[in-house]
Amino acid sequence: MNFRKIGLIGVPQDVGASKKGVDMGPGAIRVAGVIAKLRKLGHEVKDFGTVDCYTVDQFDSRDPNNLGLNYLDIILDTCSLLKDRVELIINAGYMPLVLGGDHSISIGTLAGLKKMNQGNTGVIWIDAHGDFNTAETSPTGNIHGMPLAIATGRGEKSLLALGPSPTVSEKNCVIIAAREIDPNEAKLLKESNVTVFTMMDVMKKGIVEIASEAIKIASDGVDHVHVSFDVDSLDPKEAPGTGTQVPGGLHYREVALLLESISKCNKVSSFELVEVNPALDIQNQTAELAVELLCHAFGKEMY
Ligand code: 6HN
Ligand code: MN
Ligand code: MN
Ligand code: MN
Repeated sequence: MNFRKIGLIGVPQDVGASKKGVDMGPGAIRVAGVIAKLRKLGHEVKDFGTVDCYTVDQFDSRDPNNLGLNYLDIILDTCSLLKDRVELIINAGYMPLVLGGDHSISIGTLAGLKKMNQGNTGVIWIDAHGDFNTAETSPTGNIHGMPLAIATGRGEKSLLALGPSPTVSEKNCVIIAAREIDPNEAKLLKESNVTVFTMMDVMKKGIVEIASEAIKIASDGVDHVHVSFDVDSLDPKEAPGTGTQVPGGLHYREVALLLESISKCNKVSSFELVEVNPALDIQNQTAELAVELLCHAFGKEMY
């Protein structure tokens, strides 16, 4: 792959998951050596710092307005800050690499890509979940279960208003590794133009075929592809440091292959790594694994 100018930013948000610990994700990923390892691959990496975030125990109530959207006001604030920071990174000529934090931060990341998107961005969403809930379909009210719905123009108006809506091209959105989709979320997804590759699809077709189909779908007719990598896509035996574990996930070598294939798609112009929760981890192994895998997305080869 070509050497890149990577603009890294940490977003220690936990309110989208309504659970503490994931706010320590960016720190853990830094401790695992993300900057040094990407530099070793030849990339220029500039650290754009950390977005100010609130944390769950600063609040008495999750949903004071009873909207079925936990910590909505806080998430609006953080995502708006992140959006500005992502715009700044792009204007400075860097490719955004956003470290979470819970997955609700994607709402800010994608809104910040607005120079590139407005129907011109596809998305590869690697996740055990669909993240396609709205307040009406969500069983939890947690906004980290909603960002892909928001990106495609569904859900809470104030969140939609952060970016152009829809922010991405729906038919270019692909989810990989899904295995826990809520019943009404599944209805919404089936009515949409989003492609869902479940773990069953991965088992039937193999990761080589899934990677190639996903890249084709995400990049067809658009100029940009955004990759959102939720570490709960991995099997919890390999990546226990995450808040919403689901058994039967991807193995290290499958994700390495997937991300190596993605690294060869020159339309990939932004990347997120989310949902690392060091409080649930064993000696930072999930962050270490995630950084190792991230390197495959940025040109690392095994030989
Ligand atoms: N994530 N579908 C569940 C919910 O609460 O909406 C879980 C969402 C998990 C979100 O892992 O990014
Ligand atoms: Mn997710
Ligand atoms: Mn463009
Ligand atoms: Mn998930």
